[in-house]
Amino acid sequence: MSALKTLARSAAEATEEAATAAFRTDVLTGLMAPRKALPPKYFYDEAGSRLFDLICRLPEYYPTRTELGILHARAGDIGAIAGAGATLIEFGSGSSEKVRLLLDAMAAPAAYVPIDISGAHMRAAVARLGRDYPGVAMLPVEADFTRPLAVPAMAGQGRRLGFFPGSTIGNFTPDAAAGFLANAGEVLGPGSAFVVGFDLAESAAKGAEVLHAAYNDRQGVTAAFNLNLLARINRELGANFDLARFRHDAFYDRAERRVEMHLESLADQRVRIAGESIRFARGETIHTENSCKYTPAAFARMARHAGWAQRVIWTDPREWFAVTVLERAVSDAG
Ligand code: AVI
Repeated sequence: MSALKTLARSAAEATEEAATAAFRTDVLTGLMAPRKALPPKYFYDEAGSRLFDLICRLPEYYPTRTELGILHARAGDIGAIAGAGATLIEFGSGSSEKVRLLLDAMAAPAAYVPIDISGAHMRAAVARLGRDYPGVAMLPVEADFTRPLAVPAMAGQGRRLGFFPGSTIGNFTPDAAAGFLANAGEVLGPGSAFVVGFDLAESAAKGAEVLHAAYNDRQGVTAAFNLNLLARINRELGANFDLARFRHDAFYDRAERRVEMHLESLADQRVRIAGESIRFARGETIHTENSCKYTPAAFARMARHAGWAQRVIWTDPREWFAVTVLERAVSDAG
């Protein structure tokens, strides 16, 4: 093996070790807290990313296909807002499927910059995309987009268009969502535009049962996705969770306007994780995810506080989901 290859391998191993150390710290901190919780970003290992792709195709999980319908109907408008030679930057790109609608509608897009924590999944998706869009520079960034990050120098002189679909913004607390929008504004820069998809709260047009069904599908895929977090801790941290002794639970909290996901312990039990023994009382839960829902007015207010002007908002005919385009002033002073 060449010295260069050895060096590249040890750098990759060091990165992996650092990621495992951060995972161990986050898991132990979350499970030793008085109210147990785990960060939802850890759902997305290889198995979790595959399960999430299955969720997106479930009959009950309306957000993906509803958002696709809106993007399909409005792609021309988005392409016009982007202008010729734009660079498209996607936060949390996953399978890079929805972005095709935008790339098809944009005039000579210069580059596509997907940012995702799940490197292998992203690289496979980008390889497929690159074959279909040979004229677009593919510049993947393997990173946690909730942290400050550097985006590669952009090809082309066009506008920067951010893309954050799928209501992923709902997985932040409202404060963190505002922080993310402000940070994305720094990454995208003056004069940029930002296409964000978000899920709408319960309303006269959307009953809470729609939200409940979306997170409690009949095939149990969402349950498997939730439980995979424990399987991942077993795999990567050598823990001994017995998955049969935990149960998926998801419900809509009307006052907080969010769907909460939990894993409920079905017994009094102890679990060994990275040298620690952690006690779970019967009925105690690990809070694994919040999926916050917004009214159009609440979202516009949050975006404004984060330094964005709302150019437009579109919903589907049932008014279950929304896609908005935000814009940043051309000069910071503006
Ligand atoms: C990625 N995110 C927007 C999904 C959501 O709806 O909050 C994750 C998910 N959790 C359960 N089902 C889907």
